[in-house]
Amino acid sequence: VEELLDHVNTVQKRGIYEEYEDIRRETPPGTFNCSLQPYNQQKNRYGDVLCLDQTRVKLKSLNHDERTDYINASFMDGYKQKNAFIGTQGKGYYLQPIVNLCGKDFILLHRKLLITQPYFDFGRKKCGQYWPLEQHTQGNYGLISVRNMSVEIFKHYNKTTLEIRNGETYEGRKVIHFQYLSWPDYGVPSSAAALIDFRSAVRRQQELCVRAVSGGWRGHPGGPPILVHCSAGIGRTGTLCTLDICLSQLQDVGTLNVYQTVRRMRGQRAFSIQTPDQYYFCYTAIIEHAQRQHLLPTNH
Ligand code: PTR
Ligand code: PTR
Repeated sequence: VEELLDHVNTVQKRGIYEEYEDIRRETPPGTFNCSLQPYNQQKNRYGDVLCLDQTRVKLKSLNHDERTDYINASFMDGYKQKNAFIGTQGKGYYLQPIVNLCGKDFILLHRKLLITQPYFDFGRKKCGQYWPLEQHTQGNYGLISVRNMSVEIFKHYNKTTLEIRNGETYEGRKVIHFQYLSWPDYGVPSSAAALIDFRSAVRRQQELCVRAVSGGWRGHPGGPPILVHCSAGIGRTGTLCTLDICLSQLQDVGTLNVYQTVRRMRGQRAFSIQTPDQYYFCYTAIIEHAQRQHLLPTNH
């Protein structure tokens, strides 16, 4: 019986791998012109991880041209929420994402959206340290200073409140930063339950932020975009955003569709979900979650 179960699981796994291969064969529905410009190459952490022109996040630049408004970041829709996330690469060019997303240019562009922005980061490897780890210390990164106001340490993640200030204009932003600690690149998280708890913590934080602003977040009832990054901003970032969308849908209507979610996501942040195992993980994590919530029997 065990062998049979193993076999069934292998067949299902293979089916899901094939489903992922179908997705991977699709041509991205857009262009990468801006990412490919020679003057923008240095801003891509990885030469083969480009971002679609149609959904890229544009910095507000003084001369409005794509030499200065480009960063490797994309708007991504969430469940029933437009631009619920910004998916981006880890620190690299000019300390992305802190400087680019919280620096002067981004503050100008998104000042209405980016006051308390939960955002999270997984795995420090392959991403330079861009905020001070110790409470009440400050790091200076060029014009930008980042102060660690407080840290809470949990088993699988850290939650840090940062104050980011532009040294020229003295504009500041409070950022709630969630860092997931056990997820190697190309890999899958060591525990689905831990990652789902992490997602719940971020969602709770986002709700607090939204509730703190009466009447919704200026036309954004779901709150400002949550910035999600890893190293390239596609593998782990795509996996987490897929889980978030599918779990929200499951909670809302009792069904979900991993395949369509990932296809749509790859139309906004190209190459989202990097390996067949990450794709398969989305399924197993959702099933595990549904079982924990008693939405599914445990003995199937
Ligand atoms: N060199 C290490 C690795 O590739 O695993 C990690 C690393 C890479 C650390 C780059 C810092 C780095 O700096 P930056 O994020 O500023 O490019
Ligand atoms: N193709 C590059 C490489 O394999 O080195 C880029 C790449 C790096 C792609 C990391 C995905 C990566 O994973 P993540 O998006 O989870 O950081």
